[in-house]
Amino acid sequence: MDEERRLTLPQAALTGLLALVAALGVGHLVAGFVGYTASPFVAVANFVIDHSPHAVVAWAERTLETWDKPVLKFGLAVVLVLFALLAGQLSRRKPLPGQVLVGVLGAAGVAAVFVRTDLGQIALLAPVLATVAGLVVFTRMHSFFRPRVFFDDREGEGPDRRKVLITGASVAAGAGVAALAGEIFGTRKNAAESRDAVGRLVVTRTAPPIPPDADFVKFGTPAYVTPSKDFYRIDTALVVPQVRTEDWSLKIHGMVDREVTYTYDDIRSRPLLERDVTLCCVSNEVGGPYISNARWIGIDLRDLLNEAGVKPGAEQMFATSVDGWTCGTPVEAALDPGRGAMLAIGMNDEPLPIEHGFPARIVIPGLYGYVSATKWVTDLEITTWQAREAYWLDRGWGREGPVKTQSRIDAPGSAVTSGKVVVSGIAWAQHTGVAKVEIRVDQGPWQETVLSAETSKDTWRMWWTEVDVAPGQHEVAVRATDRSGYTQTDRRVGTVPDGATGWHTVSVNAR
Ligand SMILES: Nc1nc2c(c(=O)[nH]1)N[C@H]1C(S)=C(S)[C@@H](COP(=O)(O)O)O[C@H]1N2
Ligand SMILES: [Mo]
Repeated sequence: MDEERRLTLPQAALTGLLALVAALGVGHLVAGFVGYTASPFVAVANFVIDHSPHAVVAWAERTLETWDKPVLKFGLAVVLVLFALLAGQLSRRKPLPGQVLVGVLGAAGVAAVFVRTDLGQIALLAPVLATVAGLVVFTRMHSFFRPRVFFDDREGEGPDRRKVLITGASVAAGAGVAALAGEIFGTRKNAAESRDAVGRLVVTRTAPPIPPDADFVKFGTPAYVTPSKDFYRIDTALVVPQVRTEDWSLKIHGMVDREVTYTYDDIRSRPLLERDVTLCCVSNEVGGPYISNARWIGIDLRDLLNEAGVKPGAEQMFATSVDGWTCGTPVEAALDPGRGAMLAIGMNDEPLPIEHGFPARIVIPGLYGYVSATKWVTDLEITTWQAREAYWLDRGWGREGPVKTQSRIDAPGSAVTSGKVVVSGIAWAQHTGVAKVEIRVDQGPWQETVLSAETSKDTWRMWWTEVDVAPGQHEVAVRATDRSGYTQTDRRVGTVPDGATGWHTVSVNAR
């Protein structure tokens, strides 16, 4: 008789799944009001990102491109479904094991929201109410399915199909409507309109015009200025932060004479300047794609820091973005008049694209993005290295992140016709400048290449040359020498902790 008081497999599965959708639906609905990233689903996915190594985040962005985040969400959904099925199976007899599992999952959601720095305590309501919804639905469905041996004379018959269908469908539909409502409320604050409203940014000090020979696109190099849509993107944000100009402000505090706060209009109404700066990610492997160049529009960051008055003894500019990501930069790099650190509000003649930090970000020539380029920046704390540890530093990356002198081969591809072959690519040594680029075929002599016009020591340079290749397999290697006289080492080191080194080498098959 005890055997008959068990849920069938499909009943158990349905119980678990309905509890899951109810929890996610309610969580998403509440998150629509208390903060989108508080949705337990979003929070757990973000938690996964925050606990993935930088290289994995970068790898996912490259390999999966814009699909990296959908793939993560899908993977998480699969895991949750498996948990829901497990909860059902564990509870075929008594509801308690499944309830415990639902509770544990709920606790994971609560923890994921708790550790977020962009949310207040009220946001905990989302995962808490989600857990409650999950437990209620789980318990109700369980008792609904479980045959009532003692009080029901239709012993062993189970609930009728119609009732099951109606109950299941209404829970699922209710959850769907709740999730949709949460999505609508949670994303109603869209930054796109705000960005459109910014209009044209009037630049007082424009960057010098770009000479025609600043790139060798015709020989296979990238364009000197990377179109914003092609600019590489690296961040930990699962949902791109939506910050409207009217909601944005930048506070400078900590070891300063006076705390200052700037609004968007404060920044935009200053005389704006324009600077070409090449940005590069520390996770860029030798030959990798995480490097791009843009014309940034903004102001000198040091002007703002001087208005606040940086106190002696300050070491670190600790920047926080609206989504809680943090970044530590040496104060002297931010203050150095010769370096040209910017608070940027524009990129390539337009307000910053939302995924590149709208309304405002930091850009500092010569330092890798993870120690310099905070997007959606809202807070600058002037402090010591001791007092604060930034996001990636906390995860094993170096404190100082000067960009290493590097070069890359972009053309030709892996197959060519023997004879004269054009070889081209890029080289960079931000804030030092590229002096020379050489290539070598197999173990032959290094030969100097033609460099593109130098517009600034803070941007990449293109190079090209022509070599004679005999039929067969060849190895082409490149190395750059910067203006300090340093020639790239052939020693191959990985990206951790402070950037890869080694010569980019490609295999070419000449027919
Ligand atoms: N808020 C925020 N800013 C960030 C990051 C991030 O994860 N969150 N990533 C940094 C890293 S590692 C790099 S390389 C640059 C990349 O800037 P981009 O996406 O505009 O190319 O942004 C930096 N700024
Ligand atoms: Mo990066």
